[in-house]
Amino acid sequence: MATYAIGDIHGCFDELQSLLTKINFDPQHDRLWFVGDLISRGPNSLGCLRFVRNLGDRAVVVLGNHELRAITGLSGNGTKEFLEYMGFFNNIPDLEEIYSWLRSLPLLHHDEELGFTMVHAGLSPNCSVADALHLSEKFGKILADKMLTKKFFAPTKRKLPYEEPPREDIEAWLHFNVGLMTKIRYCTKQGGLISPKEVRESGLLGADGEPDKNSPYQAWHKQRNWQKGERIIYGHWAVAGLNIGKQHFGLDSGAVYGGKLTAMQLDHPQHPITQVDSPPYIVVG
Ligand SMILES: [Mn+2]
Repeated sequence: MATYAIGDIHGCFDELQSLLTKINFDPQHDRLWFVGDLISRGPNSLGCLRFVRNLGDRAVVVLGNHELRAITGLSGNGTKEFLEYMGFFNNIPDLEEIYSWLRSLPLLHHDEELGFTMVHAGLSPNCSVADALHLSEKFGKILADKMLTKKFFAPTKRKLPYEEPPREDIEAWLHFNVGLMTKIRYCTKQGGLISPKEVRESGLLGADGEPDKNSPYQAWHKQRNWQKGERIIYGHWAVAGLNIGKQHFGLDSGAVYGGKLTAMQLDHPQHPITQVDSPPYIVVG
């Protein structure tokens, strides 16, 4: 039995099948972890959803920002444009099953035995895995009760704390943290989200175009107050590409943009990486 984590698929169904062949995936015994963003942009989002859902308890999936957008669209709270963009919602017989499966997915997955935590984008510098799990459970209840509204996708407020606030602020607290866990790339030491554009405009860049080491804006995994034993698997950052550190494991290698689709074996001491090439289904710029 082996366990593999797989990066952002974005509808690259054929490449997912090639990758599973390459790792000799055995659906009877192996397990797959998915970092989210199974859908959108690529050619076969629906195929990806059906395939992963049919894996049942052989698959662990966390919600990406695109799954959240899909849930919002399906809940009737999304915009008309968004429903068109996600055209695969029309006339599919298993829509209800897919919708309820999406709403059952967590924001965060933690496996004590394997010693890995998985989240789509990342965690705020001082947000513990335990706090993030608590938040994921609270948000899960909102999803189960079909309470997700499109305001979860409004611009994220920057300075709210990750600590749970008094009851009346709970929606704002969830809104901030759900946005953060599914979208964070760069942030401040306090965990304020900063867009790549703002980082570039700050001028505080080194020769490689990344933030200078003295810049207050750094990748979330550089700002993180890492605790002993924490190891976080994430995706969402195709531009940064495969990014393997001691405690952070960034697996979005930009398949849909003509990069690669990546699998990392979790239950092997060297965490071997397997990749397949993908054509550029969409072109940036
Ligand atoms: Mn994403």
